[in-house]
Amino acid sequence: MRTPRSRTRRRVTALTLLLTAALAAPALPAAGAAPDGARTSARSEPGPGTDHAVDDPFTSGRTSWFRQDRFGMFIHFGAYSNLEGEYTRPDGTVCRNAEWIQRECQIPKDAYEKQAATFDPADFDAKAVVGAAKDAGMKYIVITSKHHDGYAMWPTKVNSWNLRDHSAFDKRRDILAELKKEADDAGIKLGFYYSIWDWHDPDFPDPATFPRYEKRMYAQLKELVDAYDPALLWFDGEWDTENPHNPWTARDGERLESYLRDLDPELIVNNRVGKRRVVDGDYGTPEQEIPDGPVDGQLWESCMTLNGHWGYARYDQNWKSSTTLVRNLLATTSRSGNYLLNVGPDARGRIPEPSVDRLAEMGSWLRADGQGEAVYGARYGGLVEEPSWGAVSRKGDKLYAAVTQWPEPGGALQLKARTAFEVKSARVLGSGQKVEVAKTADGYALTPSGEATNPTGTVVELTVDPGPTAPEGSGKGFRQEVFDNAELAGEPKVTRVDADVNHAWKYAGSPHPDIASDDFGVRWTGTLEPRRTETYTLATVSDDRARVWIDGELVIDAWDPHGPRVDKAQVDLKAGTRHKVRIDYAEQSGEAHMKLLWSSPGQEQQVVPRAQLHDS
Ligand code: FHN
Repeated sequence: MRTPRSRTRRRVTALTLLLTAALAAPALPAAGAAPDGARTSARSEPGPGTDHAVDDPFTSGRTSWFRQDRFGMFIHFGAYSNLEGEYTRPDGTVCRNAEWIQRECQIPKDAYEKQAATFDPADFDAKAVVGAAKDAGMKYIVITSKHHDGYAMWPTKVNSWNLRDHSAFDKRRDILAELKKEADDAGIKLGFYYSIWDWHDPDFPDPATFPRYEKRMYAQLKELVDAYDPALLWFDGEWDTENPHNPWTARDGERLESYLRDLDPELIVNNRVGKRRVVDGDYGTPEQEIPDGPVDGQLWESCMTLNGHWGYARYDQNWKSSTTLVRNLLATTSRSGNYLLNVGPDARGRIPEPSVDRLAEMGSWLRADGQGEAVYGARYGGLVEEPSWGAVSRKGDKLYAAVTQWPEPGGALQLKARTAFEVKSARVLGSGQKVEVAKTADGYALTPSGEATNPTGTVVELTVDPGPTAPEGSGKGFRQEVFDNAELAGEPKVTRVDADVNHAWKYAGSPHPDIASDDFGVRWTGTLEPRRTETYTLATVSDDRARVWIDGELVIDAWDPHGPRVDKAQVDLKAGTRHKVRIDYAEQSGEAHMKLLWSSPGQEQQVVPRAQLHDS
């Protein structure tokens, strides 16, 4: 497992940014760009023995704030905001769009640059923005530092297409620095959205010149990390597309992610750093939708607009209600996801009042009667099926049933159990009413004695005994045999104990420096010691091939060559028992990934930890 270079997080001022950037922009680490910028296949990259997996995002200290905070503010703000969603063409026709307005309205480059030169967000008030986030109960902010139009919202030294050098804005100001200060003062994390796809940089579309753009992109990202110390980078614009052509590849994503991990080992990165797959970055990014349950193999965050646009559009008054927004937040939390809710400031930098009002209403709900307990630090209910009348999240020995359809007087809320557990007590947050708890054939019936406390959602807090969980094991890991062929034939070249099956060898890496990056195999054997007696879901994240046997039975057969993919099996495991395990893995060519995760009604999803793996 690669140990990232330790790095004291430096809080540097914009001055350092200016000095740092005044020096030559840093070369691409392990750069592959040929001197003339032409793209080469033989890039000098990390080689055999490299493993890009740095930790388990489901349990690492690095991602704990992200898994705790649950609720963030997205801000789409850029040169496009100056048009406020509308462009009148020279022929008098009006075209409408928000952050895609340059392309969707075919605004000529010089016309777009000319309008950007009048951009003056003088009323951008970082204190008010952070205040609105705080009032909403949001715990982190992600602001567009550069969207597809390539316009940088900070005083980058990489080019002059930015808010400092190409606008009517006060040249003494730096809105990202202002936001960083206010966010730090308010205890809110700050992250940056950064679009890989760049409509403005002339070197972007052509694969032959793309390395020159890539070098500038790395330099800008280093500026952002060095000058503002972001907690998170939210990449976008990674997809295959034309107009303009996007040369970005999964392999480019591998290298960028590796660079960023070295730049700041604490950084959280989304899966659009690569190709929006389960093996890219730390978390998945469903957009304008909420997955119907926990996502296999990756953390996740759903991003959504408050109306119908990301960037400001003056005519779009189609605002979601705060009830809908709170219920979206409850749904994401109850499925172990985060909710990133967007605001689009106008040309002057002001967040629209209807946005501010709805955010404040969300915050009121979260603060009322401790209802926020159902969100912050909470996760997938697990012990019960998701009910039709609301959402159930879990935090330790508490289940929070957020009821959006309160039963008729005397009616009961049915909960279907996924495992044996006890309800020790129940109470309605914000009410002294009694809640009768009755066991049913398949779970529990909760019968409240009074009214709902809140039409948006009323939270019933259950104190539960989740049933016996054995102490942590004393395992050191599975026995691992590494073969120099994908058939796992002959004698293993390497035999050792592997702490956990959590590997991202990607394109250039392999399990050992003596093993080539392609055409290798791995076999793990030993015993698996569950801590609960339950039906577990085992999941592999593999590329190219994988098979898993438990107690001699083949439970996952993913031996068909495939790209990064999740395969799952339900297996009954008994606490304290050491279940025999064999895992075969083969890498033929291209990317190589292999992780083994588990979850159960009482065990949240994680890479199977070392303590539960034995080498015999
Ligand atoms: O094209 C962008 C879009 O403008 C917006 O930024 C969203 C927000 O996640 N992302 C892309 C569309 O998936």
